[in-house]
Amino acid sequence: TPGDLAKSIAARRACDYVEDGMKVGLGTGSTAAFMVRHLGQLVADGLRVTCVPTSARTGALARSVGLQVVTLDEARWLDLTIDGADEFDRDFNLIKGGGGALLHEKIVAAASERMVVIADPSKRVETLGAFPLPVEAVAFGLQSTRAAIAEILASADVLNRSVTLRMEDDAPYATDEGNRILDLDLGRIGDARRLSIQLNQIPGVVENGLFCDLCDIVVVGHPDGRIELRD
Ligand code: DER
Repeated sequence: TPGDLAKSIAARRACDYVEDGMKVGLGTGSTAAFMVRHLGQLVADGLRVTCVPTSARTGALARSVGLQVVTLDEARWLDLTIDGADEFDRDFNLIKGGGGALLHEKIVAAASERMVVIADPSKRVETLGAFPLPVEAVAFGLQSTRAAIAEILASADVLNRSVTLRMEDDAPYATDEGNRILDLDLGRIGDARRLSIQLNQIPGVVENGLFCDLCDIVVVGHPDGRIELRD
């Protein structure tokens, strides 16, 4: 599909940032999957990289294409992380977590010299928030955590204020850490930094999908082959 073509074009271009001997963080999602597969081809052609996946499923894909996978503790610090996003704005603030891996994605991105986001044109927004903001929370006391989130949203600069527990089949979705995901349908987010800080103060909230001051480069692919680089 044109969307897949755009994603694979962005994913391939982002791999140009991977130099021999680098330690690379591997993102999660369909765009990142194109990148992992392409990186596997580059390694088959002789590129030497060590990889840290941001989810169990990315780790399985990475191993299946012959990439050397290590833990973040073994890698200690990464030269580059390449990951997708659900939305990015002009300041390179992101919404991530559509794939449920936001916690490990944010830890890996924060442990990287640079973060490259790969995207199709639909991810670009003027203002964040049309995509529901994922919040990772522990299962214990989830109703209290939801109430505390609702209280913060009551005075936040947002359009809507609905909070939904993410389900998978007929059970609550469980992250790689066994936590829950709450999806916040906000419509628009006036101040991403402020909301991100407020959410993470709530006992029970582990992390949220607002990535501020983490993304250094955005690579947008287009179905016709055009690439936009922003840094
Ligand atoms: O869950 C995530 O953060 C993914 O990176 C997501 O934001 C992008 O997924 P996609 O590449 O399948 O659109």
